[in-house]
Amino acid sequence: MNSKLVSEILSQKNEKDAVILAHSYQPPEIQDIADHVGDSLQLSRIAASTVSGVIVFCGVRFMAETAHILSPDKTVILPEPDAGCPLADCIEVPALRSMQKLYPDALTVLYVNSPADVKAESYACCTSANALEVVESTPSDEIIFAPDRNLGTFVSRKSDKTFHIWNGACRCHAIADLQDIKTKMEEWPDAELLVHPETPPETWELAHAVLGTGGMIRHVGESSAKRFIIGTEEGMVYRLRTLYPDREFVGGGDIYCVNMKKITLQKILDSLRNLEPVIELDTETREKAYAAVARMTEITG
Ligand code: CIZ
Repeated sequence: MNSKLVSEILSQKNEKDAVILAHSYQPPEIQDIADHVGDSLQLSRIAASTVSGVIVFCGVRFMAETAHILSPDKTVILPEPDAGCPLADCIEVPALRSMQKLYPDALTVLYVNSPADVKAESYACCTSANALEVVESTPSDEIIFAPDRNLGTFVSRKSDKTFHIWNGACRCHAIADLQDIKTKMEEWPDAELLVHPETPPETWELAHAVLGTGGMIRHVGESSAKRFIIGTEEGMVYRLRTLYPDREFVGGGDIYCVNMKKITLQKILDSLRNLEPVIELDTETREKAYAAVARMTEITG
């Protein structure tokens, strides 16, 4: 780790009264300097509750937008403005409206991995952890679920409701390498396989549990297993090794997000020095998106 860069970041952070949040998919050196590491919703909630006026969000755009939606009075900075999310970008407002016209009795449940203006058109947001709970609490037996088709399929199999699922996917989870997972299972026959619901259904069939990142952390804490194969973005392997140094972890499926790795220590330092690039949304979009995020938090607490 570049200790000069790190000490400059820490000094700028104090000077600017900033807090650094890092998603569990961020590279190790960024997880190490962050004040908090977690999933997108957990980090957005921390952003809303912190007394710091400046939030440096090390993740991808939709995550920093969600933090801004929940804490509009704070300055939310995304150190690399091009850190996008192909899953979030695979849905746009006009196309969602067309689908809503096709199914007028359905209510839209939208995975938080989506743009703010699309959240603004939805009934409620959800995460991979609470998607089923949100769907079951939605006052309609017909659901438009977007944008991740694998998560939508996973939830639809557990619900009696009628689903219309958007055909979108996370570019890295959707192409999880099944052969790599099988090889790791042969190499570590005693290990538990944990996979993310954004991976394809064939991987769920092999897994001990299908969980979002927060669920994986809880699962390991409660499991008696000593070794785990982790079927989600590789940054999560470092996160789990940090939290559970007495257990062993290996990535399964070769899942790597280039956008998550666009944030670097140098970019964090530059963004703290200049207090940009700042995430901004127009008030109407932000308030309507807030309603969809707030509905999720009312349902799931
Ligand atoms: O929303 C998040 O944080 C993501 C991308 C994954 C997860 O399962 O937590």
